[in-house]
Amino acid sequence: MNSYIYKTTNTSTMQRIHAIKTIAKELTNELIVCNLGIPSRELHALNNKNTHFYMLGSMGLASSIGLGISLAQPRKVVVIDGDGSILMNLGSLATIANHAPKNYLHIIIDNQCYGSTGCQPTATSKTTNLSAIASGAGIHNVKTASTTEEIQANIHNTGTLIITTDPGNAKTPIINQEPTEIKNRFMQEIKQTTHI
Ligand SMILES: Cc1ncc(C[n+]2csc(CCOP(=O)(O)OP(=O)(O)O)c2C)c(N)n1
Ligand SMILES: [Mg+2]
Repeated sequence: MNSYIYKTTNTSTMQRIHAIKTIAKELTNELIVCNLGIPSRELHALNNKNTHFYMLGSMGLASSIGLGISLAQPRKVVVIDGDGSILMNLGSLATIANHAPKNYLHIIIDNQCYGSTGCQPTATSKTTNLSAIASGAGIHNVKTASTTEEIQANIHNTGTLIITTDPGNAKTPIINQEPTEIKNRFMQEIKQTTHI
């Protein structure tokens, strides 16, 4: 784990980076597809590995890309998604439920806002319940967490894990690797270990 010391922009207990830190500590060999924007910067700053794919630009597609990877090879895939992003691609939940991959965990960090672009509130800040939507889509195992212990207890499952956090971005640098480099090393990692 990188010893990068992060500072958060407010003083609340559990912000996105605290959730990501716990996730990164718990996961060892799993393939991670991470939501674009600050979540990817936070994961990269904490721990940058060949098993990580940092999304760029395509808001809402981390869950779909992760699903495709999980269906194409046997290693476990963990997607770190955001509330705003999954709200743009809710159909993905139905597709995931219908494939029901045994090697796929979809984490949604719900900070109730589009955190990476200034924390404009999302629908989950009002009435929308992502847990109910995921269950309604037919996901077999939908869990929620709001503490480190609850994340640890559910991170090795499959299905959907919704982590509620407070808003707030850690001060992390821009990812200093070319997108093609990140893509190529991720593909190489999968090829080396799964012989596809
Ligand atoms: C289609 C599209 N619209 C808007 C953006 C700009 N954008 C990048 S990240 C982001 C917010 C993402 O919010 P969320 O998924 O909740 O993640 P958070 O930053 O809160 O962790 C937005 C609006 C984009 N990349 N693509
Ligand atoms: Mg958000």
